[in-house]
Order: sequence, then structure tokens, then C-alpha cells
Amino acid sequence: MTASTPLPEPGEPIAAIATPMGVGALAVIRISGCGVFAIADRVFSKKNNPAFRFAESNGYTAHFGTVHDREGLVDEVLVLVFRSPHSFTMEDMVEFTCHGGPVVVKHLLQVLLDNGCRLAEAGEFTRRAFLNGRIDLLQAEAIGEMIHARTESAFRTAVTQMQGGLSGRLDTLRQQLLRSCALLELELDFSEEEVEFLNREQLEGELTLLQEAVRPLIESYRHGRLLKEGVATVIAGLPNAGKSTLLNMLLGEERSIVSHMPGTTRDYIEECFICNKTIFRLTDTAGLREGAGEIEHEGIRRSYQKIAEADLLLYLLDISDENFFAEAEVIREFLERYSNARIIVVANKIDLTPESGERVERLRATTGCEVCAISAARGQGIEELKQLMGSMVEGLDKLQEASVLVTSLRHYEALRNASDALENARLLIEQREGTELIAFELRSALDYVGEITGKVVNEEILNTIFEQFCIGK
Ligand SMILES: Nc1nc2c(ncn2[C@@H]2O[C@H](COP(=O)(O)OP(=O)(O)OP(=O)(O)O)[C@@H](O)[C@H]2O)c(=O)[nH]1
Ligand SMILES: [Mg+2]
Repeated sequence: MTASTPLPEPGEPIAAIATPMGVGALAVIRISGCGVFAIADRVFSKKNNPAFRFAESNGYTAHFGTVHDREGLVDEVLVLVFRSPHSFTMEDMVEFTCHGGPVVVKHLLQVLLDNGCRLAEAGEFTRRAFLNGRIDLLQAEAIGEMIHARTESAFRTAVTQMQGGLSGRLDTLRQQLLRSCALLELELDFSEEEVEFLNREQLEGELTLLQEAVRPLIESYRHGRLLKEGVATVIAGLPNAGKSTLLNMLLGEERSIVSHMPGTTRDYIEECFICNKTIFRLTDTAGLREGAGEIEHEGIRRSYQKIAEADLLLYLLDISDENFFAEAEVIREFLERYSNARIIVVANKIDLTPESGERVERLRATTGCEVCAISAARGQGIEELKQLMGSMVEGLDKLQEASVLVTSLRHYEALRNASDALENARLLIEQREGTELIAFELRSALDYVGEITGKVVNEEILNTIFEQFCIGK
């Protein structure tokens, strides 16, 4: 199945509420598919024009009137008409704008269901737009990401993707690959004559160029992922260091329980906070110590699990404690063990000791880490800490619309696979292997790239993508 075939038969008529449930001035219900004009005609009467029929009206027109059910008036509505193929799904579509009360909206939806529509599944409108060739898979996913974007930069990246930024790059890649593939496959057809349509040195050069085009896209995922999902930031340290106090201070609310008893936080607590246009997914964890009871022990196991998944670690310690220096050893161990994460050492409770300045310097010199001095309880040093956190993900807020970014794990993995296949092909050429093997690798690189935009359609991938949408999108 390919997505670029001419318009297929329209699907069965589907209906969904396109706006969020709740009270609002207006709400939109849309219907799409075979026979939607006839359905709309059954339920709608146009003001001052009883003879009006949607089937005979032009696309991109608006009509004011009423919707009735068997018992009488349901609501006054404004109706927009979209004629195939000039609609989001490329099918005939009708949009009803009604008053935005939840009861009205549900009632109107029910009238449409009673008159021949089926309730749409999550993402079904967008799925049809994709299957009918209106958008490619990347653009469909970008619509989902745009709706869910929580920061301006995540939103901008999604817009670029929706407008086809990444699709364009991948299409160029595909065209180049297709050409090489076609020539190699032609050689296979003439295999008995041992002709070479594609000079091997030239092919090797082309493959290197393709790899160079894929590499920056793969690398962009490091930033793209953080931009979309946020920076996984874990606050870790000994019990009573003030981790929960810091979480609350950063969030500006009393989210986590604070007490002077060590071992207060058992299960981890996660909250998002946005700073300098970047999302940080903050996790407060159970204090790390030996010999805790059963429940706390489980909490500590979870702490380590979160620490291992972190992009950024805030290692918090009580700088007023006489034994503060013993933690330098733990910090060094962390640096070694969690080398994938950036680490900031946070020296807390500076309000309790006049020696914090010297102590911080000692820690900085021994560990080589960034050390930030704060009082989580009093809010001292918090702005500096936020700035330091921001600088750890430097550049994230500046990426914005200028660059094409890979933000999805699915795209990233497909690109990695494509790149591996290109590398295999290149090695095969070096080893002077037969055309068949090289063609196989190029073909699979082509398939991996095609999977991203949906040129090669995999039903399972489609289901996972569209299930994440809301109903009505
Ligand atoms: N003086 C002072 N006290 C603080 C500061 N930060 C936290 N505390 C106090 O230290 C105690 C422990 O704070 P928590 O935030 O519960 O510590 P925690 O690291 O979450 O502890 P666990 O959940 O047990 O691991 C509380 O009594 C806080 O009020 C600070 O900057 N200065
Ligand atoms: Mg705590």
C-alpha cells in the first residue's frame, strides 16, 4: 500500500467533537466521509431557505440555521461545507459550530450518530488525511506534536515539521537512493552479461554523501528529544539534604512533603517546570542511604532507576554538615557511573554555616563539577541554579524554527537503521561483493527512510501513531 495513490473511495461517515469538552462560547463537531451531505441535510434547516441542500451547495461556504431531532430544536448552528478533495481528509466534510455547552454538544453529536454517522476513533480524521495523500506521516505526527507542545520552541519545531521541513530533506535522500537502487537492480536483470551500470567508486562516493546527509539528522535527536519531552532532571542526595524543599522552591508550590525526619520522601515525585523556554521534568527522589526499612528501600531502588535515566542530575548535599566532604567521593562515583548525564552539585543550607564559601571551593576543586551554593528554604541562589540548569542545555531555546530537528524516537531509530544499511553497503563495495548484496542493503536503507514519511506503510506503526491523537483530530 502506498500513500500517494489517487483518491480512494471515501470512508464510512464518521463524526466527532473537535473542540475540548467543557463550557465554552462555541464548539465544533465535524463529520467526514461518504454521504455526509445527505446526513447533514436530514438534520439541518437553513434559515429562510427550506429548499437548501448541502449536496447542491458549493465548497467553502457557510450556512446559518437550526438542527432538530424528533423532539424539536437542538441548537442554532453555523455550518461549513468542504467538498472533496478540498478538505482536511480530502473527503466530503461538514463542520457544525454550535453553542459550547457540554450537553448541547453531546446532543448534537447524538443526532448525527442517529442519522448515519459512526463515532470517529482517535486520530481517524488525520489518518484519513494521510491515507488519502493530503499529508505525509511526518506531517500527521507533527499535528499531534503541535497540539501537545508545551513550549514555544517545541511548537515551532512541530510547525516546521508540519510544513514539510524534515519531509523535504528525506524526500531528497530517497530520490538519490532510488536512483542508485534502480541502476543496481537493472544490473541484476543483466547479470549474465556482467555489465556495471553504476561505477563502484562513484557509488561509494554517493553513499558517503548520503551518510553525511543523514548524520546531522541523527545527531539532532539529542536536542530534539529534550525539546519535545523536556530535560529529565533528577534531584538526588542523602536523606534530609533538602531535596523536597528544592523541588518545591523551583516549582513555586508545596508539592512534596518536607520534614526534618530523614527518609520523608519514599516514592519519587515528578513535576514539569518551564525555565528559559525549556521544559525540565523534575523528579524528587528518596534520600540515598544504607539500612533503610523495606518501603524506603524500595524507594531508594526507584531513586537509582530515575538517576540512571536522567539527562541532568542535581546532586544535593547539606553544606552545613561537618561531614560534607565525605560526599565528594559519592559525587566522583556518580560522575563515573552516570557519565551520560550532566551533573550539578548543589550545596544546600548555606544559611546555616558561615563557612559555605570555602567548603564550596573545596568541593569544586576536588570533584571538578559545577557547584551551586543555595539555601532551598530561603530561596537564596535559586536564580543562579536556574541559570546553570539552563546553560547545561545551552542552545536548546535558540534552535527554534531555523533548523530541521528529529524529535521522535521512531524517526531516530529508522534513521539509525538507514545509516547502518548505508554503511553495510559501503563495506560490501569495498570488499568487492556482488551486486545483489549491495542492492539489498540499499533497498533496506530506502525502506527505513520511507517508513518515516509513510511512503512505506506499516499498519502497526500507523496504529501506534494515530492512537495517540485525541478523538476529533
Ligand atoms: N536551614 C535550612 N533548612 C533547610 C534548607 N533546606 C531544607 N531544610 C530543612 O531540612 C529538612 C529536610 O528537608 P527535606 O526537603 O524534607 O529533605 P529531603 O532531602 O527531601 O529529605 P528526604 O525526603 O528524607 O530524603 C527540613 O526540616 C527542611 O526544612 C535550607 O536551605 N536551610
Ligand atoms: Mg524529600
